[in-house]
Formats: sequence, structure tokens, C-alpha cells
Amino acid sequence: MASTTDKVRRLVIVLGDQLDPEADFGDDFDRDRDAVLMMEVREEATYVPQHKIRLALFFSAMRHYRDRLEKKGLRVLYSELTDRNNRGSFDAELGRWINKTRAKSLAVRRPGDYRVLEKLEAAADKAGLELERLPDPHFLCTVDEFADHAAERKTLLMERFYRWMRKRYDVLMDDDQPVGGRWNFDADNRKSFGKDGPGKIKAPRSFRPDDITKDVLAMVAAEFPDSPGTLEHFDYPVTHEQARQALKDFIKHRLANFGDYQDAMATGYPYLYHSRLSCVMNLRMLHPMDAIRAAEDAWRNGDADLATVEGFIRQILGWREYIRGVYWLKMPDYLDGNALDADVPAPDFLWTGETDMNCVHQSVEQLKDHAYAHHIQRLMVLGLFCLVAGVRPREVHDWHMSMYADAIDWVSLPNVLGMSQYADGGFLATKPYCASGNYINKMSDYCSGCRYNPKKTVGDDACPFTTLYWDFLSRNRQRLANNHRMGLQFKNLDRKSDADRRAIREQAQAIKEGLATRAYFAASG
Ligand code: FAD
Ligand code: DLZ
Ligand code: SF4
Repeated sequence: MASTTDKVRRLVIVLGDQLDPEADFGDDFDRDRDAVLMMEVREEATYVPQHKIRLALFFSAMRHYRDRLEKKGLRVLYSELTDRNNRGSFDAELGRWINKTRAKSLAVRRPGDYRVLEKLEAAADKAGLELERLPDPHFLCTVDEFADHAAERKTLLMERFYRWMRKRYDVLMDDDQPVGGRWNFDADNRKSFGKDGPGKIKAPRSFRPDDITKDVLAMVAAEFPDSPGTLEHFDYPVTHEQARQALKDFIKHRLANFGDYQDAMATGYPYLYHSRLSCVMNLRMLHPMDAIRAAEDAWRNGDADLATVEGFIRQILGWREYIRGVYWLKMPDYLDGNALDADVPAPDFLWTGETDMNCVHQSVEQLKDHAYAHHIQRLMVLGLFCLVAGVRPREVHDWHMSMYADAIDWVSLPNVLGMSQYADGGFLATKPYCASGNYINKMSDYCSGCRYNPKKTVGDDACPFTTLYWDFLSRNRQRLANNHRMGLQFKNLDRKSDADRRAIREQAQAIKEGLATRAYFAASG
């Protein structure tokens, strides 16, 4: 193998979320003359503060991937974070490698982040080289196909896109009809746990750090002591083999109950029946079609019923691909969306968990420990609070990029700005996901351990979610008046007396002022 200082004809850049198992670096990749370039750069770890688990996951998975490629005989140029010469950002580091190798051409798959694409293009431009775009084997719908799909329709609906994808890939189909006669079993998937709680659930398979991961954990602890979160519980899959084991574990132990309890929450159960596969899919250690086919096989073998399997497949074949399509359709303008003019700064307790709202406290504590919260905690606790309080959507997105191991811009941004904060004015979600504390009370056990009462709107023990929910409806009455899916909620608002509305407005105002000073939410403990 050539040494790292030899000249290179072509540099193929592989980013931290591009660790595809069947790496194909283009038809004309020449092992003797070309090299793969991977860069650990400080800027990606600090442009927003990043959870320590997230940092360890990316660096460890990247180093394992480097070793995998080298074992296959590929030449890999790799910048470790603490290398003396590392220039610390993608553009500067790419410039350094271009100079060093006198590369004649550059290639990359579409990055998962518009910001990164701009940086790479700027560095290529500066060196007078073209940045060729390699085909992308990971996603099931290309950016162009999605744009065509969108162009053919007046309104873009996830459900329609999903049915198209089901037919296209022949997933859960009987000829051209959905198996079981229905496309969607969502209505069957909304159980909560009774008063006895969830009982015994097998947690996702845990992967003990090997030597590479141990080195990375030590590096992250030393280099980023002030990053949020803790490394104590790091047990994520960091190789393709481990990703496959994680999938197998989910199919065997949790898929059968995934659908029923998809929307439920319970204290002390970070994962419930969820798969925890988003990280391995987003870093591309697992292909989404492998997860889809494994779930479909479980149904065909009688190991899981159709409702649960359809529910799981819809998340990946439907939502995941749809979200990515929306990102590339709408970037870069999407980032600035703020359709509801939300202007409250993101509260500190999103990082610290120090609040006496038990649902928020539990969800953030779990985030600090695992860099993970499941979908309903994201949407109907943490996202919901920010929505009804009117927190600036961009700050919610930045916080999300900080705290979740699975956050990549293409998936975090539309989910946060669009689905959860309605900042795109309803492009992605047909109505805001707004609700009072009663929803959280119905779907979790959080309220029984909380000093607030989810049923109360005003007064010392009124649940802040409930106060802010009614205030949210009042504030946005005009803006959302034409949204027929909000009709019932506004009808209920109209039943409130003027005096009630005044009291709600005053209490909501006090909560929001408290968010800035944190006085209102002093931790109870
Ligand atoms: P499961 O509940 O087991 O679901 C299976 C898979 O379906 C997931 O692994 C994921 O790949 C896919 N999926 C489900 N819902 C979505 C969705 N809305 N968009 C894209 N994929 C989906 N997912 C991310 O991967 N990264 C993010 O940064 C992210 N940010 C989110 C922010 C908010 C406010 C919300 C509401 C959702 C976000 N999601 C994000 C989607 C979803 O919540 C996570 O994919 C899921 O919680 C990950 O846990 P899991 O692997 O156990 O998922
Ligand atoms: C999240 C992350 C981190 C922490 N570090 C790196 C890195 O050092 N090198 C890298 O290639 N990618 C990293 N990433 C992922 C990037 O922030 C970004 O999400 C991807 O480059 C998008 O394709
Ligand atoms: Fe959350 Fe309100 Fe329930 Fe407390 S009462 S846990 S703040 S929803």
C-alpha cells in the first residue's frame, strides 16, 4: 500500500455519516492511484455543543470503518482529531490534503448537511477542482425522484408518498394491493401502559466498548469536558456487524409490541419497545431496506402481527425517506422558517433537566444519560413544550443537534422545524402537534410524580403545558383559523370566558418571563 504522503489521483471524501457497508466509490475508483479521505474535525464537534455520546459514536464508528476499508486493501487518508497538523474544519482540512497529495479530482456522496456541502464546495473551488457527486446507495428515494414526486402534486402528503414507495419496492404488497387490505394501521397503535406499568421489556442489546472505542471515550472526555451529557452508559453499536446484531435483537425481542406502545411513555424506560436503530441507519452501518425486510419476514413467519410490522415499516420506508426528500427540496430556506413568530429563548432546562415539570425532567435526564429520547418524548414532551411556549425554532433545532446521538441535519431539521414546531407553516405537518398536559397524563406515568396537575389551567399547581396550550391557541387563533383540522380545538377555546382567557394569558406570560430568568421553574429537588 502506498504511504499517506504519496501523490493521489482522486480523493474520495467519506463523511462521518457515510459509513455504507458496501462502499462503492465510483466505477473508476483505482485502488493504486486513488484514496479515501476521512476527517475528524473539531468544528463538527463544537459548531453547536455536542453530547459526549454523540461525539464518541461518530469518532468510534469512523475509526472502525477506516480499519474495515484498510483491511480490504483500500488506501485511507485519515485525520485524527488530535493530530498535530489537523486544521480543525472540513474546508481547511480538505485544503491541506489536496495540497499534500496534489489530488487532481475530488468526489463525495451528498453530505447529510447543507452546511457541510457548502464547506466542501468552497474548499474544492479554492483548489480549482470540481467536487464530483457520487451515487448514493443508502436512500431508497433519490433527491431528484422526490422532487419529481413533489412536482406532480398540488399538496405533498407523507401517506401518498409512502404508498408509492410500498408499491415501488413491493413491500407488504399482494400484487398492487396492500396486504391485509389496509395501507395504514396507525389507529391500532396507540395504547398506553396501565397502572401496573410496562413490566419487563428487554432493553436494546448493549455493546461493550472495545479498544478503539475506549481510546475514543478517553479522547472525548479529555478534549470535550464541557460538552453536555455523560459517557458512562455508552453502549451503541459502532460496526456493521454490531448494527446487524442490534437489528436482530429488536426483531426478536421488541418488534411484536412496537406498534401497540409506539406512543406510550414510562419513567425509567428510555427505549420501551423502540428499536434504537436510528443511529446505525443514519451513520449507514445498517441499510434501511435490511430493517424493512427483516420486519416483513417477521410478519411472514408469524412472529409479529401486521399492524406492528406495518407501523415500523412506515417509519422507515415512509417517514424517513419523506423527511429527507423535504430537506433537500426546501433547503436552504427551510432553516429560517418561523411561521408562528416564536421568539422565546430556549430554556436552560433543555440541557440541564433542572425543572419541576416531571415529564421534561425525566426526558432530559434520559437524554443526558443516553443521547436518546423516543419519538413521543421528542414530539409530545420536549417539542410540545417549545411549541406551546413559543421557543425560537432555530434554537430548538440547535439544541436538538446538540443532544441526540442520531441527529443529522437532514433528519433533525424537518422533524424539529416542520413536524414539531410548525415553523414551516404546515408544509410537513397538516396541523401543529399542540396538546395540553392531559395528553401526557394519558400516555405516561409522569404526571403522578409531578407537583403540577395536568387538568388545571391556572393557579399555583396548574400544569404549564396546559396553561401554555390554551395560550398557544389564543395567540394563534387568527393564523390557524383556516386549518379545518384545528376546528374542534378552537371550538373548545371559544367556550372559555373572557375572564378565563385573561387569567390564562397572565399565567402564560409569567411562565415565559420565568423561562428567561428560570425563576418559575426552580428545580424542586
Ligand atoms: P423507532 O421508534 O424504533 O422507529 C424506527 C425507525 O423509524 C427509526 O430508527 C427511524 O429511522 C425511523 N423514523 C421514525 N420516525 C421518523 C421520522 N419522523 N423521521 C425520520 N425517521 C423516522 N430521527 C432521527 O433519526 N434523527 C433525528 O435527529 C430526529 N429528530 C427528531 C426530532 C423530533 C422533534 C421528532 C418528533 C422526531 C425526530 N426523529 C429523528 C424521528 C424519530 O423520533 C427518531 O428516528 C426515533 O425516535 C429514533 O429512535 P428509534 O431508532 O428507537 O426509532
Ligand atoms: C457529528 C459529527 C462529528 C461530531 N464529527 C464529525 C467528524 O469529525 N467528521 C465527519 O466527517 N463528520 C462528523 N460528524 C458528522 C457531521 O457533522 C455531518 O453531520 C456530516 O458530515 C454530514 O454528512
Ligand atoms: Fe408534565 Fe404537566 Fe404532567 Fe407535570 S403535570 S408531568 S408538567 S404534563
